[in-house]
Amino acid sequence: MRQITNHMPTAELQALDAAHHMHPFTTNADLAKKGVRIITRAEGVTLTDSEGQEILDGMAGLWCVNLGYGRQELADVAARQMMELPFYNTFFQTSHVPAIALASRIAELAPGDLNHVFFAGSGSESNDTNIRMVRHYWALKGKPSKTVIISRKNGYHGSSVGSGSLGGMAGMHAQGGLPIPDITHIDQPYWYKEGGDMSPEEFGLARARQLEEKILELGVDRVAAFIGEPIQGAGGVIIPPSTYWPEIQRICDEYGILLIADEVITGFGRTGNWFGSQTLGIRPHIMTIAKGLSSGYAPIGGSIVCDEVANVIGADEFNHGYTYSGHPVAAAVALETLRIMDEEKVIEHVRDVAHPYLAKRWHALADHPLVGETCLIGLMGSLSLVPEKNGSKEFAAPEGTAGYIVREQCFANNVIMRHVGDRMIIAPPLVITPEQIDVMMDRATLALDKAHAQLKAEGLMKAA
Ligand code: PXG
Repeated sequence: MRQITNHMPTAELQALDAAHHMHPFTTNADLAKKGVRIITRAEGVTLTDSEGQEILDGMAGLWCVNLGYGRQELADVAARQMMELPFYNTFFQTSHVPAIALASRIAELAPGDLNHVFFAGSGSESNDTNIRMVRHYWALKGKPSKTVIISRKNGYHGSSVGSGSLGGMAGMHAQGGLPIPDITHIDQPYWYKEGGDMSPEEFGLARARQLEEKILELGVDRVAAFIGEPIQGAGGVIIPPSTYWPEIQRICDEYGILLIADEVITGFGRTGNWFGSQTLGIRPHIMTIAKGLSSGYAPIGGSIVCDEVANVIGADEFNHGYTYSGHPVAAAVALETLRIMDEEKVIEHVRDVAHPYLAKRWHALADHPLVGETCLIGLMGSLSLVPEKNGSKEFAAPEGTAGYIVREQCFANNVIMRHVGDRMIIAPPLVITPEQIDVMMDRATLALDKAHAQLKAEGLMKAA
């Protein structure tokens, strides 16, 4: 067998990747022709590729490497745990210290009476747990007809059959028979694009009241729960109007339905608090967590569950679980991640240093001829690309054309920013320093300039 290493020529690695590796959310045939970019190592906020280029990672991997790359402590903890106890299950009346310690620490950090953790290997798995848990909860309460979960269009909750059904991504529902029954979607609180003549506050209330209308339409005896990301991430970093979540909370309280906050992106410091629910004043019964929990160093997720739901579920056998629920190595890495976050005061850094500094530079982009609105909360931000300054918000070209060109220019300029349609999004590691923010923003600004020139040259700066 031939050994494949970092020292092979890029073209050979690309050819092997194209021959054998199927990439998620990718047109693999196109990528094979273009050639994949191969990341060989990383340190701090900087990736290195197989050509030796250094790229500033403005997306923290995939919204997860919150402590940055190259953390010796995390590697050491993983190695130690692998030698001590690499695996044991938590199914059959056994437990282990990493899972016990991590569940206890998460319960301390989580607000209110969110005191119980059901572990999984990812955000998708955790949301699948939530679907089964909230339905089973109502069945145990003698209300088995309460099975419908209300979610939102353009929400993202994962890619498994259950979590992909919770999500409201039309492209995902078009493939593979989603959604499963008894999941229904209301509109998203995206004021900039969908607000029409309403003020943000009016629009926030209107979109939240769709939840009430849906509950009344279905009958409250049919509804189990509402799920939402405090701030939509994959949907384009959409920060809801200030009226939205308080009204959602009122409706969930009034009709007695369970509220699930999907904190997979917003959890663990991203918004300047431990949880996005704290930033936005949400009191959920269940939180979905993953990603930043282990700073992306090991796959782990979970559901943080309130006393009432945990007690009801706990009175019966819950026929659910994953081999890797509470995996000791992943749990140990997560626990160490949380310890480092405390020791280095990472949340204070986000709130007092990185956010204010990035905010100045990010909002300055609002003057760029290609940019409409700019949004930033904590260290998750977005901007909309527009064909006309203070005019039309829609390009004549198919949605995503301009976004893709900006993304390509960012990639070519050694900064990672993602595009969602014609929105650009940014979510750097939480430990990013002001100096690194300057590098990131200088490159991003240059990329916008180049993309603007390219769009003009190609006749694409035209409104719909
Ligand atoms: N909930 C939310 C809010 C997420 O953002 C998941 C659940 C699913 O987690 P797992 O660990 O199963 O992937 C996510 C994941 C993107 C992108 O391009 C976002 C995610 C995953 C992949 C790509 O923005 N979020």
